[in-house]
Amino acid sequence: MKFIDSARIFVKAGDGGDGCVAFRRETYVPRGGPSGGDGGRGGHVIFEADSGLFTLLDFKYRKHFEAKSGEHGRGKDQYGHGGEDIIIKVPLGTIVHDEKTGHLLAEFEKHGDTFVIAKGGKGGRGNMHFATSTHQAPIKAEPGVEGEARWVTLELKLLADVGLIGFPNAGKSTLLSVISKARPKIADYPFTTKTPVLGVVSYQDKSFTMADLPGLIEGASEGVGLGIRFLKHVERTRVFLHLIDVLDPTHPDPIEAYDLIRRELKSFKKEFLERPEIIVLTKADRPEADELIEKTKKYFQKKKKKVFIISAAASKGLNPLLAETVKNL
Ligand SMILES: Nc1nc2c(ncn2[C@@H]2O[C@H](COP(=O)(O)OP(=O)(O)OP(=O)(O)O)[C@@H](O)[C@H]2O)c(=O)[nH]1
Ligand SMILES: [Mg+2]
Repeated sequence: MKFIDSARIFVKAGDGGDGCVAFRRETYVPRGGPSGGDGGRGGHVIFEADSGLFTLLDFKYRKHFEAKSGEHGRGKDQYGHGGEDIIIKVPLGTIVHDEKTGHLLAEFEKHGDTFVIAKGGKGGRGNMHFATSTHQAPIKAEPGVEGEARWVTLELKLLADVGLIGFPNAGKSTLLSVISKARPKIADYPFTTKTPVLGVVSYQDKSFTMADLPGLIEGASEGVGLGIRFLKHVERTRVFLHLIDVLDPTHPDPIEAYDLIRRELKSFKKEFLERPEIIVLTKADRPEADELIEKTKKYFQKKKKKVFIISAAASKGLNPLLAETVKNL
């Protein structure tokens, strides 16, 4: 099961209407006072969270959303009507980024939350605003301002009960693949997993969802690598499994490696440190790892942390880990 539901759409707000140049017609007065009205504002494109929606599927079929422009101002002091706003409903948990800059624009958490994703252009002022005591017949009016336009990406944060975190290559995807029907890509190079993958895990009479995330690396909380973008997807998980390969050649000291990931979690979101965490030492089928695994396990146990030793490849140690995971749900 692919975890991420995503879409990209183009939004264009309406342009503002132009201001008008007009003069009052009065008998005996060849040119009356200026009477050109303002242009109307262009329609906004607005996103609104709707608790009745659960997918971004609608956006596969409709990708362009354009609000109407404001009307131009008219003579006789008449303002142009504003263009109507467009309201696009999105499911709770939707995260919106500007595609070009990568900036986070909005996140929708509560039913009814709204955000103007493209602002309608302001209407131009008509010449009635430009008369002064020395210049009573201005032929000047402003044009309307263009409405904002941008491509945005939408992602849906899904609810997983358990999040798998750790450095690239720690064995996260392999674990998920042996305890669920999910088939994430597995390979002996880092960043194999590029988007989160969700699996359903059953243990005894319980079942829960587990999210396999792209590996985290140093600087992740500032946006290095892929991991951080997806940490948002585990904001609501109830427990983290923190996987460590003690023989990871890029992090020879597993305890330092552990601390580094904890620091990244903390800088991303302080509350992450309080979330229940189970430390999992992986790939225990390699005899050359035995000594370091024992040493690392003792260190964490002394610190009163929960540590489990597994081999996903050899299906060892999985049941005790799942039993402990279920306890934390
Ligand atoms: N010997 C052994 N190798 C394993 C085990 N689990 C995973 N591996 C190997 O370790 C490498 C990385 O495994 P993945 O499951 O892709 O690791 P990952 O944490 O998902 O990596 P990224 O997606 O890159 O973050 C692969 O070559 C796996 O075959 C295990 O239990 N024993
Ligand atoms: Mg992976």
